[in-house]
Amino acid sequence: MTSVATPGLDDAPTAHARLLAWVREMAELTTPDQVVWVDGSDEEWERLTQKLVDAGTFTRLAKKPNSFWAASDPRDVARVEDRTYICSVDEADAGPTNNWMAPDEMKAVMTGLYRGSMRGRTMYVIPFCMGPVEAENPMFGVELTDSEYVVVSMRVMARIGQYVLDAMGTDRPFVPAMHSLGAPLEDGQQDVPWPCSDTKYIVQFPEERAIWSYGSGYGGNALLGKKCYSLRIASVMARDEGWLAEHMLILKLTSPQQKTYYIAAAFPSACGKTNLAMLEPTIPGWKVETLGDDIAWMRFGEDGRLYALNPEFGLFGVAPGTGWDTNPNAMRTIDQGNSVFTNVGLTDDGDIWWEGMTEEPPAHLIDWKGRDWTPDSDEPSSHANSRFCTPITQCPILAPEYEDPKGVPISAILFGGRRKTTIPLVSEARDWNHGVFLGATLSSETTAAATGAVGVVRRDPFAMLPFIGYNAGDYLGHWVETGKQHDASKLPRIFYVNWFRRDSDGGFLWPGFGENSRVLKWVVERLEGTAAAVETPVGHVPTVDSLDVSGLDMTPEQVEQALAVKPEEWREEIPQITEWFEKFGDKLPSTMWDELEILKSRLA
Ligand code: GTP
Ligand code: SPV
Ligand code: MN
Repeated sequence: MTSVATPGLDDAPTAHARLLAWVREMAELTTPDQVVWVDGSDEEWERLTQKLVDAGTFTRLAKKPNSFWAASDPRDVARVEDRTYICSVDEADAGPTNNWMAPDEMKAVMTGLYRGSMRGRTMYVIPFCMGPVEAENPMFGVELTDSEYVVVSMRVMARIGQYVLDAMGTDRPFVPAMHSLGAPLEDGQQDVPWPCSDTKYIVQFPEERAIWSYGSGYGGNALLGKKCYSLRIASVMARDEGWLAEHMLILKLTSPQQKTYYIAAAFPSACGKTNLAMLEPTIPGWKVETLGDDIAWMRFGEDGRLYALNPEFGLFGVAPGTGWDTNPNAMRTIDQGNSVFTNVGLTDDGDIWWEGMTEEPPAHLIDWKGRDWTPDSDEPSSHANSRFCTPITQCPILAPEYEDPKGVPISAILFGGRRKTTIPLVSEARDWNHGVFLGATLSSETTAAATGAVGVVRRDPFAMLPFIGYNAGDYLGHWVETGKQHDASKLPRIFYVNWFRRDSDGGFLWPGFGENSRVLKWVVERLEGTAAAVETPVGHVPTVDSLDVSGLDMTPEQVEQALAVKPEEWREEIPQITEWFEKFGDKLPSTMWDELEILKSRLA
C-alpha cells in the first residue's frame, strides 16, 4: 500500500507528531482520494455546504439565512445503543449496562471495515476543543471523517479549526476520534444524498481515550465530540481525576429579588433538557438564562463548591414539539440562521416545519422521506427524532458566564424522567445519598432518540444509561464518594421532577414548558429555606400551598394529583428497583441497598 500520492496528507498545517502519525496511519488504512485539514473558516463553510447542496444532501433554505434542510437515510435516524460498545481491557470495567468486546478483537473487526472505506471520498481532519480553548487544560480532540455533513455540523457543535490546532502545539494530548460512513465509492459510482452502512459500530476505548465510529452519519453516532467524547470518554477521565461528566443542562435563574442560582438537570434523551434550559418563565419577575442544554462537566472549586461547564458550542435539539408556544427562545435561535435541520418537513417557500412548531400546519410540504405531505397525510411530516443544529451563541438568553472556563457554581441538581404514573411533579432528596439513590433508580419511557422500542419504562441512571463509559456500579460509587469527600453544606441539593405524569384520560397533569418555572421557584425557595414541604416516603414534596399555581388553569385536585405520592404505585417499583440493583453485584455501593431498605420501611 502506498500513500505518497494522497493529496493533502503532507500539507499538514501542524507539526504535532502524534497527530501527523495517526492521520497518516488512518489515511493509509481508509485510502481516501485526498486529505483536507479543516480550518473552520467561513470560506470553508461556504465550500462544504455548497458541496452538500450539489450532492443533494442539503437544500438551501430561502427563508432562513445560511441554513439547510437535510433528510437522512431512513435507516440512519438516531443513536444505535445496541451497536455502541465500551471496549475496556477488562470486561468488568464495561459493567452490566454496556456492550463489550475485547479491544484487540474490536480493532481487528473495525480495521477490516475501515480498510478502503474512504475510497472515492475526502478525509477531513477536524481539530476540535470541548469547552473553551482558554481553559487551563483544554480538552482537545481530532475527528477524522469522510462526511461533509459531519464537518459542517461539528463546526456548529464544537470549537473547531486552525486556532484549535495551533493551541494543540506540537505535543498537547488529544482524543483521536475516527469516523467513516462506511460507503466507499468505486470509480464512476454515483453517490447517494445520505451515504451510510447497514453495519454500524460506535466504539469507545476508555483506557486509550480513543473513539472509533463506523457506518452512521447521524448525530450522536457521528459528531464524536458530543456523546462519545464529552460523556463516554470524559466520564472515565472524570472517574480517574475526581470530577463529573454528566448528561445535564445548565441554567441560570434570577429571582425577583435579583438573587441568582445555577441549576443543572439530568433528563434522559428527548425528555426536556433543551426546553428547560431555554425556558421563558410564566411567573412575574423570574428570569432564566441558558448555559447548556445537554452536557455538563462539573469540577469542585477551591471554595468547595461544584462548578459546571458546558463543553459544547451548539444546540442539537429535538425539533418536534419546539414551537413559539413551547420554546420561543429556541425559535429565536434558529431564526437567525446558520443552522442545519435534519429529518423535518420542507415547506414550498423554502422554510422548515415540524409537528408542534405552529398550530396551523402548512397546506403542503415535502416530508422527511421526500414525499408530498398535507395535513391529511397519515404520517407526521418530521421524524420523531428530527433535529435542529444551531449555534448556542445565537440563543438570545445565553448567559455571559457561558464563556467562563471556570464554569458556574451549582446550587441544585434536578433528575427527571418521562413517567405516566408514580413519580410526583417534584420532590427533594433528604440528603446526598438519597439523591444518589434517586439518580440511580431514575426511570423513564424510551424515546425516539435511540433506535428500538419507544415508550417502554426502563431504568436510566442519572440519564446516563447509554453514556457511562465504565462500570455503572463504579459510576454510582463515584457519586457516593463525591458526596463523602466534600463539605455537605456546599454540595448542590438534589431534586427529582416529572413533567410527564398523566391523568386518567391520558392527558398531561402538568402544563409543562414555561410553567415549569413554578417548580424552579419552589426549588429556590427550598434552598432559601422558605418553602414548605411534606415528608413522604420518597422525599420532600411541596404542600399544595407552597407551589405557586396562581393564574394556572388547574383545579386544586389536579395539583394534588400531580404531587401525589401513592404508596400502592411505589410498592410496584420495589421489585423493579431490586432487580435493577441485583444486576450490579458487588459493584453496587452498599448505601444504595440501605436507601432501598429505608424506602421499603417508609412505604410499609
Ligand atoms: P436530547 O437532546 O435528546 O437529550 O433531549 P432533551 O432532553 O433536550 O429534550 P427536549 O427539551 O428536546 O424535549 C424533548 C421533547 O419533549 C420535545 O418534543 C418537547 O416538546 C417535549 N417536552 C419538553 N419539555 C416538556 C414539558 O415540560 N412538558 C411536556 N409535555 N413536554 C415537554
Ligand atoms: C441524545 O440522544 O441524548 C441527544 C442527541 O442529545 S445525540 O447527539 O444523537 O446523542
Ligand atoms: Mn442528549
